Amino acid sequence: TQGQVITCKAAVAYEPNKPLVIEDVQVAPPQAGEVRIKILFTALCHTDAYTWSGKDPEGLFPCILGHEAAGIVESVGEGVTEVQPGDHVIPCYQAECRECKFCKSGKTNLCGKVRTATGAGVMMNDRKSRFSINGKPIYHFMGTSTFSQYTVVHDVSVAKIDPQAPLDKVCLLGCGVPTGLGAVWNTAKVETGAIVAIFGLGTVGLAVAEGAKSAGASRIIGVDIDSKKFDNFGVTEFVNPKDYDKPIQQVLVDLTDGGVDYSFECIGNVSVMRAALECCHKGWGTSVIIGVAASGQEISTRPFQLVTGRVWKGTAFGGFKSRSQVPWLVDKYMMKEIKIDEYITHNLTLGDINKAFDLMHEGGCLRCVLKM
Ligand code: NAD
Ligand code: AHE
Ligand code: ZN
Repeated sequence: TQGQVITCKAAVAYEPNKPLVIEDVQVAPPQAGEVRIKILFTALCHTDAYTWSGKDPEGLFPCILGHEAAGIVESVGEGVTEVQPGDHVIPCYQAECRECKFCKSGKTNLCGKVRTATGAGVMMNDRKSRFSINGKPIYHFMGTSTFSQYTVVHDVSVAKIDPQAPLDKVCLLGCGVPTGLGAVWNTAKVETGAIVAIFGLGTVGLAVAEGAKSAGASRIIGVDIDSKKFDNFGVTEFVNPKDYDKPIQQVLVDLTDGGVDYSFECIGNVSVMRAALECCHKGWGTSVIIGVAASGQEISTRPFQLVTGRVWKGTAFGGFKSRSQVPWLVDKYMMKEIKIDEYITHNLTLGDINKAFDLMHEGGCLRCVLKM
């Protein structure tokens, strides 16, 4: 198949919110600096639903969504040296080129090399898509487009992993689990004894809980409007805002003698982001925004909240350097130092992808993994 167009199945989003359509898609061979990957398993993340909803200013249609997956390299383009056909890999929506201003800064995991192309749904080389249906181009998404049996990504967006690792599990290391763990370990740097509040107990929020537990937090307060109980991720107390008349920030301040040391917003709701900041302790409390909010939404608070020492931060992919650290996270999973299996509540096939999105919006679903 090397050098040839591959025709395979992919789920195409033609229009916002219209059911995805399983189509025969043509996938062009990788050009210089590109890698074609046979995707074996992909999970669904809330961000896929967000872009599909039409609320993402970078959303383009028709496109192939998906960014939490694992697969095997099928072929590589000219000049690609770090992976070869047969390598087991995780596509990384957050690239790491190790050469750009961002990568060299030592201050961020964001990479500038291919971001303009991935935001425009095309490849960097020729600003064109490698996906088409009968000659009509279909946009890429987040530089990954994993809802396809084959995808083409930039070489700076591929993490080569232990070939022994089960791809139906480690696919989750493409987004949600690292985001939550890294928000605690890299962005907030939660210390032993800290009091933590987590708004939104989906996969990202529960991975925050897992990270906070491993960091030695003394209290991990989970806040969700859905009183589902997920044990063993580390949440020590559960608060449902619907059980109270007073604002949730006040509930938390009262519960914690003045506020929490760290809070994490894992929903994408700007009023909850405000509550998450305002439940932080005066003088030092830090709030980390993880959730992705719709186009046009803005955050606000009284500046006095910051003047009096609270800190507002955000994180993308938990601050992890993707190509360098995803393989390390895979190794940690293999050594049973981090969980993955516990986040997988459903397993379906690509053909059932619309059902998988329905499940996401129901309680009781964390991650649904699709076999391609
Ligand atoms: P999810 O839908 O599985 O979880 C969200 C949770 O929030 C649900 O349990 C829901 O019941 C709860 N919730 C909704 N409204 C609430 C409210 N008003 N108060 C309290 N709880 C509420 O989503 P997920 O896949 O865990 O992703 C969470 C968010 O993080 C999404 O916005 C996603 O786009 C974003 N995300 C960001 C990054 C990043 O790098 N910054 C990475 C992954 C996901
Ligand atoms: N296109 C959206 C932004 C979406 C966003 O913030 N994405 C997160 C990852 S979410 C993964 O589930 C991210 O990493 N952002 C950094 C980046 O470079 O995109 C919008 O609203 O414009
Ligand atoms: Zn995601």
